[in-house]
Amino acid sequence: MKTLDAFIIEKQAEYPNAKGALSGILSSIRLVAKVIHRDINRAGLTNDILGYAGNQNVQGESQMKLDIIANDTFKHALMAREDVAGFASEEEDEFIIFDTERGRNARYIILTDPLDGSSNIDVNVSVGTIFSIYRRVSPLGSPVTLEDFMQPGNKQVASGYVVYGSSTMLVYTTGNGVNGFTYDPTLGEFCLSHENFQMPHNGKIYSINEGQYLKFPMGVKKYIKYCQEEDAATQRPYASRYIGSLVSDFHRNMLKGGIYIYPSATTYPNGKLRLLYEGNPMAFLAEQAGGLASDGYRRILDIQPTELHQRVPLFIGSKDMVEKAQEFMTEYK
Ligand code: AHM
Ligand code: MG
Repeated sequence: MKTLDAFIIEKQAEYPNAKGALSGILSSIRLVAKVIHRDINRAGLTNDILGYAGNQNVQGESQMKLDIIANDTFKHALMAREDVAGFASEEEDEFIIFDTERGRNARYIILTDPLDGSSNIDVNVSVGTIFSIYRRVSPLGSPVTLEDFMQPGNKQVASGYVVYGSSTMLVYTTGNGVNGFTYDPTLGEFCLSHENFQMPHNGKIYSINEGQYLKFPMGVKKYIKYCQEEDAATQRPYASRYIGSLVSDFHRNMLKGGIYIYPSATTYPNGKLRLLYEGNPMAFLAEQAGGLASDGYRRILDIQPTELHQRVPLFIGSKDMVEKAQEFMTEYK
């Protein structure tokens, strides 16, 4: 059995010049995951955790109490270690500068969706935490700037998620494959359970909120019909599976093979998901596991961000399935 800590130390040893900052950040995230795991597991027992907080985030979405708890947990864990120069979150209006001596000299920034799929919390369905790590581009010794956060996803140093499912798992990549660690609550440790895992190139699952069908672009409508048609050679019709929690839907598709789509719609011209907190980190993981992520036409990781809370249509999962969906998008423009 190998713990996440042992794994991180082992990986750091492969880079003799590494100063340990990235390892420190991953350790903070491990702690965040444990705290959120604990809070989620006792959510039904106290009124302080479940339900709406009564306010909205910058994107006009109602915040759940646990959205705020998870966000604060993340922010304070990073602040305490001072390995990070700045932090941006789906739940914060603006990016946050860690303006201490150590913070100004830290080389990394973090972006997060601290509690993805939070509308599922009240009904005891899986949710997740997503994170994305970049090297800053502004000079060391100064406060971070917007430019540090506006980097395309192909510049990510690491990304990952925690899925609070039937068991809690932390899955991450530093650009060298994807590894997954299952939490053993009796030990309080994440243990390596999925070493260097690869997504099947093809699958039999499609995940999309089909209730919005009439609002989707023609390419998506045609692709959904393709998934539903009978064809023995390609094992269609595919199964439709949609939890409504990106992390959980992605995690299942990564293990079994499948595609997750959150397209644009007449009511969501750029989709619902955020490029920096959801699209990029999941795209990095997908590609590292042999899958693909696209906005229907181009690689997610190559999109130059223009806004912190920018949205993006997302087609992500098994390579052959994403390519097929892209063919439909191009054909029925
Ligand atoms: P959130 O970050 O506010 O929780 O929103 C993102 C979530 C995804 O996890 C999920 O796939 C999607 O929203 C579900 O949206 P919908 O209910 O429109 O299908
Ligand atoms: Mg989210």
